[in-house]
Amino acid sequence: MTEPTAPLIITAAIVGAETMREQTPHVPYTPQEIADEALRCADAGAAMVHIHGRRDDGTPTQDRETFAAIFDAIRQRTDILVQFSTGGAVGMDVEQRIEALSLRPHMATLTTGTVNFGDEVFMNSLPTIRTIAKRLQKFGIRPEIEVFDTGMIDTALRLCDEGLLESPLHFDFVLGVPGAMGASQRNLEFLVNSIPENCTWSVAGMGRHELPLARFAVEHGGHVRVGLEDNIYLKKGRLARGSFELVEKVVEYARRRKRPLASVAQARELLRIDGATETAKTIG
Ligand code: KMH
Ligand code: ZN
Repeated sequence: MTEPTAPLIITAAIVGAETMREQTPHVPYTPQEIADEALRCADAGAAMVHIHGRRDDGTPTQDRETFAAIFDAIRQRTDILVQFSTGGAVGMDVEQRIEALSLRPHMATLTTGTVNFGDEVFMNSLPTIRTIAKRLQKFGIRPEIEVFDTGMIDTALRLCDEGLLESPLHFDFVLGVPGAMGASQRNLEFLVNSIPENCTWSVAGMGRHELPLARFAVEHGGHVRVGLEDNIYLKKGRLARGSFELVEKVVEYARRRKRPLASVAQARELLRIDGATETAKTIG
């Protein structure tokens, strides 16, 4: 585990595939809106944004063109790290989910198992996981392993043995999705104690669990993901005016604990982002 004094990486999950304008007017849809929100999050203290694609009416899409427009718009405004989702929305096939990876984002997610997702199923068979891992390797993109349940850690480590993932891994524990692992502190501690010592981790708590688990991570050497993808409220009954307000809350926790925030350069180093790119260069 990282020392609790290590710089804190805040990732802002600003779009998602499920949060709609009907729930909150503050979720961005267009590349311009997404880039504006990315800048607000960067200014608030986030080092990375986690991105999904949307059509103008909010329908989720993983198409390359949409991601290219988003990636360009963000890069024109800020040097924040950009992490693409390879999960997309439930029901998308694997090729749809990963077609934008040729744009070579700094990082991309990889969920290492199938999980109930509300009333639906987020499908990630071993062949699907291997296909995504190979594509990440091909483009030298550093994965963030999304863990919705314990067995997903074991699968990620198995992929390291198969040579499809490179140790040490960076894990993101996604807790509180209905049908998946619950968002308790006990579960988070168990997961943190289940990964190899040299790995890094962050937590993404769903709904009202987002900020309490974020605070735990700040205090225990983890990193944090917050944003409207996972939670739309700043506190009970008060919508966050954007993911940036949730980032600000985490910055407040970090200040209280005297934990420095990771700059983009520090986040790159802690997450070994350039290392992954170097490996790809030597392979390719
Ligand atoms: N939208 C979920 C079905 C990811 O971004 O990698 C999957 C998801 C995970 O959000
Ligand atoms: Zn996502």
